[in-house]
Amino acid sequence: MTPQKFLRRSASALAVVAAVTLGACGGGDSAPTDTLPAEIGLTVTAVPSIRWDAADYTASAGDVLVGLVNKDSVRHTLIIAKDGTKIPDFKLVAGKKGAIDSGNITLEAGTYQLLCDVPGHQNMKATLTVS
Ligand SMILES: [Cu+2]
Repeated sequence: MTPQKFLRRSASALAVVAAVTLGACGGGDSAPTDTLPAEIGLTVTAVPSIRWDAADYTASAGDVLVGLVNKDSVRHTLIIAKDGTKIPDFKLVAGKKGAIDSGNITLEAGTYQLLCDVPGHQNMKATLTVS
């Protein structure tokens, strides 16, 4: 699914969640981040400042629906690499705080690296163990 399609489909849901959230906390920047598809197999969250929310993640081998959530204030991407080589044709992009993206990837059992390829974000490295 392309980010564009995902955003269009999620627009109405986002509006509802935003309204509820705004009511609960009195406004401010409270973009929803919990609207990823229910079948998500791996969620990776970017948090301030310029880091992932964990050092180690796990997923089940096979087709994995991966979600990227951005709770930081700058743009982040999610790249998956194995043995230092980026897996081609897979990249999630969450351009600003509150943005989410998701996409499918087929992963065999093994150890992978989760990376962000935005310049200056080399510290965004985590380990993904697929079993
Ligand atoms: Cu980043």
